[in-house]
Amino acid sequence: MTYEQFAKQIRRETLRCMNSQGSGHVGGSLSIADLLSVLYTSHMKADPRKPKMADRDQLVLSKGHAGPALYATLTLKGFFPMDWLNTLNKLGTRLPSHVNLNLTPGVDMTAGSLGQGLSCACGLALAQKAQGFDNYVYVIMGDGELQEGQNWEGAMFAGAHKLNNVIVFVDNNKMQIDGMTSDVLSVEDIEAKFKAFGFVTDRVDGHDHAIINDAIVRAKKDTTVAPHCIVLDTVKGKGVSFYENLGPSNHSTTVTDEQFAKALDELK
Ligand SMILES: Cc1ncc(C[n+]2csc(CCOP(=O)(O)OP(=O)(O)O)c2C)c(N)n1
Ligand SMILES: [Mg+2]
Repeated sequence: MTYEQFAKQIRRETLRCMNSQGSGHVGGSLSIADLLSVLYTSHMKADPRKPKMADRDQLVLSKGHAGPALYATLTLKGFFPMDWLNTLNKLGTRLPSHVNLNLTPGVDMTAGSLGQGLSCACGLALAQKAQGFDNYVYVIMGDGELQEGQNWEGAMFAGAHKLNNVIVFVDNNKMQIDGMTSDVLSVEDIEAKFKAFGFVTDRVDGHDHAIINDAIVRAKKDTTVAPHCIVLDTVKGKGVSFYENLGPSNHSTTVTDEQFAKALDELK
């Protein structure tokens, strides 16, 4: 299966999951579908039959509100049955809207309170090194999320401890809950900020699969003993025209039966 086909499947299943409750964090879930397609096709060392395998790669979805995009990816990879997607946020569910490592096979860190993921990833990365594993800890952060101060404590720690097994992705869709990130509180220059804390950085089109893959391959091949940050320029709501056109109000919005059917038409 191509990256393109898998990304479309991820978008379809993400919206199916949200359609089960009638709404969800649509914009920021669709904007990471292409990254998830590349990561889970070519990079994540993870086994759906052994989701807690000690020497696996780990993914910290720090922007934990995009849980449905990760659930779509994980179920398509065989981590749990597809019909779990219909239980988003329902009483007793294994799929809460914000990711929880104790509930969902394949979810490596609990998140939802923004700003904490990189700190958690530092702990995971140190532990992996202590055990002699040569795997990676990937972190997906939002651009608005970068306004949280704890990110920069995490970045300082990762840089100081030269955690070269950490690769941070910033889903730079330029929007947050209340509007454009540049209007609320600008987070640029993102690369310069991470560089200042000792990261090696890169910035690429977050919807071009080959380019995303190249950036990850470059980060892994790089011999600098340092954590890496790849800023992905993305579009919030990417892949479904009427969600893209909503602008910042696509952050959390409806996925009615009618909208879902229209989206499926666009995602053929
Ligand atoms: C500490 C904290 N403050 C506020 C929120 C509420 N909240 C959820 S998503 C969001 C916007 C985040 O914007 P961004 O990181 O750019 O996410 P994306 O655009 O990828 O959805 C906010 C403020 C939260 N989850 N955690
Ligand atoms: Mg954003």
